[in-house]
Amino acid sequence: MKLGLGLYRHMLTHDYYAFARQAGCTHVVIHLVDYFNQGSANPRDNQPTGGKHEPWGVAGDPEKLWTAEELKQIRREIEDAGLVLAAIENLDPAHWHDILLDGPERARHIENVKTIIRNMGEAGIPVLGYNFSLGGVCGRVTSPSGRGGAISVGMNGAIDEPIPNGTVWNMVYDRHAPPGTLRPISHDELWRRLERFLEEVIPVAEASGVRLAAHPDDPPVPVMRQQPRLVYQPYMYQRLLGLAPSSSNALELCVGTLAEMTEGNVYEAIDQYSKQGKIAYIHLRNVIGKAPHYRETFIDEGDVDMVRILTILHRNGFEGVVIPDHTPQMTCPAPWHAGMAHTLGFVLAVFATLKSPLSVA
Ligand SMILES: [Mn+2]
Repeated sequence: MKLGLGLYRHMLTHDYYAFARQAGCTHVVIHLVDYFNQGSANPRDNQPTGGKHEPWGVAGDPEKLWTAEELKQIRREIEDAGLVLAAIENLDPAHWHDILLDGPERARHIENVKTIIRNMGEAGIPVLGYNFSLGGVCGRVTSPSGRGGAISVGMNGAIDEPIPNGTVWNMVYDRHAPPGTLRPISHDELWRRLERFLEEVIPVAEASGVRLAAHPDDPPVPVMRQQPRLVYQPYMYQRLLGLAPSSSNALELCVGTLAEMTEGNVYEAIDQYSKQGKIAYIHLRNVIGKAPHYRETFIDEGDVDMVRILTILHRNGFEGVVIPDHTPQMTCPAPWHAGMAHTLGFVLAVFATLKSPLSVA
């Protein structure tokens, strides 16, 4: 098991790489989508939040895919800083919105994703995290509800407002879309769209040496903004894996999101999916409560016993990367850094315990 740090697009700099190394990380997971682009309700010094009803920001350039050269350059910079580039997290809605929406550009967008996967293979980047969701990470509220009054993110009931035209996955991909909202679809239709997507791209991922890694729906509720969600209970991950049996069909397992789910058990889920070798990498986050009423907490509090989670992964021989997901904002000049350093220190202490001859694990 390895320790990593997730870095947003604007954090792909020498200083953030140095911070990761100094905090004990060997790996990084990077985001190439700029979630904060032109989003006034989405401050850059926190996880992307948007507003309760507003999207994160504006999607990228639909004509500009991530090239192999660009990816190799980023990988080189990360390796020069003494780190390993473990994964790219998330596709840009600009590149694949009509796969999610089954829209007129779908065939071109499938080619986009295949090209990105091939470019990643050429650049030696082994994992692509994705989130097959129409609503995306939305409907949460930010408040000083964390320990000691820390600014934290949570959910107070589901959001019913429909998604406006031109928006998907909580980002705006077409600012000139006609007025109106997205037509609701069924859960079966969403699963059909995922199955078609996997059928078309998994063979390319296999040939490129890249694993696709699915994030569950955050927040995990059956319906959000009048659209179905895909993986909102732990057992639904198994259905996703069954659609395309392949080592390239894998999971970006989010402990916090699984803990928010109303059925199942987060420890059994971690055991089940790590035993199958299906976890590409892990998001670590603690929470109090269950969807649709929960809040994110610091790693050392909350409902989840993180020592138990990491012990299960260790026992099952998990070789992948764990990264902090989000943390509450600490009151200081560098809230993001402080929250991450606090989480990373906690995880390092558990790693040390697991390696200690005194360990009972
Ligand atoms: Mn997550």
